[in-house]
Parts: sequence; C-alpha cells; structure tokens
Amino acid sequence: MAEALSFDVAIVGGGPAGQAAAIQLAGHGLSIAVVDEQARPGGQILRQPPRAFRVAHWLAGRSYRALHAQFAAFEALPVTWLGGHSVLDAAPGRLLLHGPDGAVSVTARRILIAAGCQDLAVPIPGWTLPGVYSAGGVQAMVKSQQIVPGARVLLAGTHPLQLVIAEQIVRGGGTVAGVLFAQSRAAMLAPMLRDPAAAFRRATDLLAGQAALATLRRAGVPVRYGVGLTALRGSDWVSEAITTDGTIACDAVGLCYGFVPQSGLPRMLGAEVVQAGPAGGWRCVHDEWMRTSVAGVFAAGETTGVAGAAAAAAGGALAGIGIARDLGSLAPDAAERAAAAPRRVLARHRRFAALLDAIADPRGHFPALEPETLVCRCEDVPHAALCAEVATGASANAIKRATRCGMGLCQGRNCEPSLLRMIAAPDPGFTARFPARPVTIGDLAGD
Ligand SMILES: Cc1cc2nc3c(=O)[nH]c(=O)nc-3n(C[C@H](O)[C@@H](O)[C@H](O)COP(=O)(O)OP(=O)(O)OC[C@H]3O[C@@H](n4cnc5c(N)ncnc54)[C@H](O)[C@@H]3O)c2cc1C
Repeated sequence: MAEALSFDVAIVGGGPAGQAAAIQLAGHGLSIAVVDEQARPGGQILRQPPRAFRVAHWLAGRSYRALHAQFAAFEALPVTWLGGHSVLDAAPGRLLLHGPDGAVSVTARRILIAAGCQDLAVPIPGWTLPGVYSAGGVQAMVKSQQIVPGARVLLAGTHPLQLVIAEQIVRGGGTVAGVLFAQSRAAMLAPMLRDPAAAFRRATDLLAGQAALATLRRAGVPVRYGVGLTALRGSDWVSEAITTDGTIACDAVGLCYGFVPQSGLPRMLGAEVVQAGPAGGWRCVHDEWMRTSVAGVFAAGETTGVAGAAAAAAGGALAGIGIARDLGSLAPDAAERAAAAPRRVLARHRRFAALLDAIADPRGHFPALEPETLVCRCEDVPHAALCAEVATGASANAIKRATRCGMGLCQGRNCEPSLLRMIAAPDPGFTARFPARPVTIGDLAGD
C-alpha cells in the first residue's frame, strides 16, 4: 500500500454537499481532500460526462443553474481531488480508499461523509432480466454518456423524478414507452393541498415537473396514474411489462420507487442512524453543526436524509462552517453568523422533502413477489427462502447468516430495505462491514 496521505479535512462525496463544504472550508489555510468514486465532481444530480466529451446544452435547465455555478467555484479551489477512488473503510480520523493504483490510506483531523443517496432497489418478478435498471441508472447513462439504453424505455414506480428522467431521455433522442405512477393523481396532489406553502417555496422544482410533463405530452409519451407494475417478462432480455392495466412492449425499464441515503460509511463508523423516509433506509443523525455522534466525523447532504440538491448544498455549507469552527479556523460568533442562512435554507427544503416523501410514498405500491423472485441478487436468495426465515422471528443479521442475503458484492445496499419491509418488528438492519465497495484481495495486498 502507498504511503498514507494526510489532510486536515477529508470529504467523502463531490456532490452538492461535499462541494459546498469545501467552498466554505477554503481560505482558512486547511488542507482538504475530496474523495469520490466518480472521476469528476458533480455527484448524482450533476453527473459529469468525461472531460473529452462535448455535449451541447448539457443540463441547461433552470433548476441546474445554481449547481453549475457551485461546480465552477469548486473546480477553482486548491483542494486535492481524489476522483475515481472508492472509500472501502472508515474509522475516526482515517479512511481506506481504493483507486486506479490500488489501496490508499488517508488520515484527516476531521472527516465529512457526504455520500448522497441511491435508488431504492425494488424486486419484482423478472427484475433480473437484462434491460431492467433503476431509473437513476438509466439517467446516469443519459447524463454522463448521452446513451439511451433501449429503443422503447418504460419508467414505472411512484417517484416524480421519473418525469424528469423521461424528459431527459426524450431530449436525448430516445423513445419513452410510458411513465407509470402506481398511485392515483389525487393521492399525489393531496399532500400539496395540505401544505401549499411548502409546495410554493419550491416552485422551481414543481415547474420543472410541469415542463417535463409538457415535453412528454408533445412527444406523445403516455403518463398514467394508478397503474402499477406486476411483472417484467422476456426470454433473454426484457420485452414486455405486465401492469395492473395491460401489457406494454418495451426493451428497457427504469424502476423509480424512491431513494435511500447511502448509510454504509456512517454505520461502519458507529455513527447513530435512524430510519429514513417512507422509501426505507437509514439517515445519519447530526447536531446543529452537522457533527455525527462520533467525535471528529461530520455528515451532510443526502447521507442525512433525501431532501434534494439545494438542501444537500445547505447542509454541506453548514458542515464546512462547523468543521472550520471545530478546528479553530473560524471564531464561534463568526461561525454562528455564517451558519444562519444555510440553517434557514436547510429547514425550508426539509419541509418540502417531507411533502415529496408523501407524494412519492411507495408503501402500498410495491409489486407482489413470486416465491422464486430473487430479493438478494448478489447471492441469489429467493423470496421464499427469506419468508421462511422471517417466519421464525429471526433478525436481519440472523437471516443474513442463514441465507447469505446481504453478503454479496453490494453488501446489502440493495436487498436490506426489502428484507426489513418483510420483518414486521423494529430491526437495526445489517451490521455494516468492510469493504463498503467490492475490491480484490490482490489490490488490498498491493500485488
Ligand atoms: C442515480 C440518482 C440520480 C439522481 N438524479 C437527480 C436529478 O436528476 N434531479 C434531482 O433533483 N435529484 C436527483 N437525485 C437526487 C440527488 O442525489 C440530489 O438531490 C443531490 O445530488 C444530492 O447531493 P449530495 O451531495 O447529498 O449527494 P450526491 O450528489 O449523490 O454526491 C455524493 C457523492 O458521493 C460519492 N460516494 C458515495 N459513496 C462513496 C464511497 N464509498 N466512496 C467514494 N465516493 C462515494 C458518490 O459517487 C457521489 O458522487 C438523484 C439521485 C440518484 C441516486
């Protein structure tokens, strides 16, 4: 292993939260490293194409303007950018990374985890067929490579983000076979009518949804409400979706039932987490300076709850101010003054996030599974095997040991929420273990 790199602050995640923290920390004479498994900064929402790509009007919409400005400010900072490096292990003051040259150890006086969120993986009969993706996976291809992964793409689930993704596919030259919301239109509107003030304050996002709908209407894309997915069929590739209202021909499907925080690293660190929104998962608990329950470790962005990019950036800025204050680079009264605005923004956006959670609530809309449907696809564990263990009253960890559910390459990131939905009693979930990302033993040994 190469010699350890040492910094004052190590930030995990180059998305809106990590960038905002770095911007706040710059100018205080601190050495800062930002680690991300993506080659370039941007996070999920501003996923960058490779430098050599030339993409006209790349994410030019109004809702991306502030993110482009933040990205430009971040790129101008004197920080050490460790792109293409995955964090495999985390302990207070220390990270273990894996990158193009093998394993690298990083020490830092303060660590900020701003690892974002991921699509909620939703098993459905036929979901292991080639051509079936998470909606965010489809979007990642469209954003970062300008590739539409099929000739007729179907989006289905409960989350409004699928409208934006469908629009991006249409603008990328693709054909969308349909956008299906499992919940009714009235169920989607009801939370907005209950809290119109919160909805009004995030008018930009609502307008983005309306603009997406208009584009889809012009392109002749059917957008349907109250239509759930039942199964996906095909011989060696997905060819049709069976819905509660008939069959739809397609050769790519994006499942969009919501997003869950990336909680592996905070859990590995022993930081306190609590159940996240209705989609499931765990969010990291923090205090008014974004400090976690572990000394020296901060958290920001969607690791602390899925609330959108603006909330992520506000939380990141607050964490940056908090770390500078902790390290004695910013006087407490100056920190209080600087923190006032991001705290207000964060509170406002979290109120909207609660609204969005209610609009997109996937509970009650998850497809029914067949006994042989794989729930843990890394280790090929079918639904029936899990039902048998759940019936014994075993905990998630005990079921993991008995069935290998959660022991594969994804380390439970995909199957844990499905298993926890099956276990009726409160359960702390899988113990998060090294390595957070797949790595070969040879790379760890430095061969
Ligand atoms: C696939 C996907 C697509 C999305 N698209 C949109 C969209 O179009 N519009 C929208 O409003 N919201 C979108 N979201 C929600 C979105 O994530 C944001 O609101 C915003 O990007 C959150 O910012 P963040 O800084 O908290 O996290 P992110 O932007 O997700 O940044 C976190 C970064 O941490 C890195 N990371 C995580 N774990 C590790 C690790 N172990 N080692 C190294 N690096 C790590 C990731 O590579 C990522 O770049 C999307 C979410 C997902 C999962």
